Amino acid sequence: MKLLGTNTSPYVRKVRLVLLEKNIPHEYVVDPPREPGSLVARVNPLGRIPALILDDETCVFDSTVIAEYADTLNDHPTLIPRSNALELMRVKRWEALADGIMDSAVVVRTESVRPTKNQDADIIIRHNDAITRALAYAAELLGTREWCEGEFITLADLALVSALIYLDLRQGERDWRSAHPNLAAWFVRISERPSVRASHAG
Ligand SMILES: N[C@@H](CCC(=O)N[C@@H](CS)C(=O)NCC(=O)O)C(=O)O
Repeated sequence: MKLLGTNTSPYVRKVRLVLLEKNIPHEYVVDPPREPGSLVARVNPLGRIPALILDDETCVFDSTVIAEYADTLNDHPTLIPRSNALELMRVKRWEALADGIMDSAVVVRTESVRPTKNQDADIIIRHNDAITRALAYAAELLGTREWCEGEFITLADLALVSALIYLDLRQGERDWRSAHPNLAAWFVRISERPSVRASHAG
């Protein structure tokens, strides 16, 4: 299978981490959606990354569907709980929280690169506030635990680290580490994982 993406997209990083953690053989292809001739424009009707192309050419999108599909391919590790509805909900809620941070950070980024006179300050403030609240919620939920949910790594951890790496990339001025030292300590630990290191290498 082939994963289409870019190295900056947080949604792509999330599914790359899923594939890497589960050791699922795949080819990672850098394919910026707006570049002329991009493959993703032809295979995903939405024209968005990440897109996973299976061996029979089925195109899987979006990142939540790719993560769920990939998680069923083997059990080592199981990243999305399968039998306990509450545990499943909690992991998926973490993913929604992290994806929401990504969504808002992408909106802020898109708005900020417009010429100043065309920027909508209200949109920027509203989405930055949402990120601030989501980070506080994440820090509270995490507390001093080693993993976001349960006793092992799950999709929750992979989604959250992807969102935080994107914040560091696009909002370097946001000092989330000082505001949430527990998140910062968790981030240091998870960043040492070979999957996270590999996702930085491109
Ligand atoms: N909800 C989607 C979001 C995917 C998304 O918005 N990807 C962006 C890149 S970060 C994209 O491909 N945008 C299209 C473009 O840049 O033209 C997911 O989880 O996969």
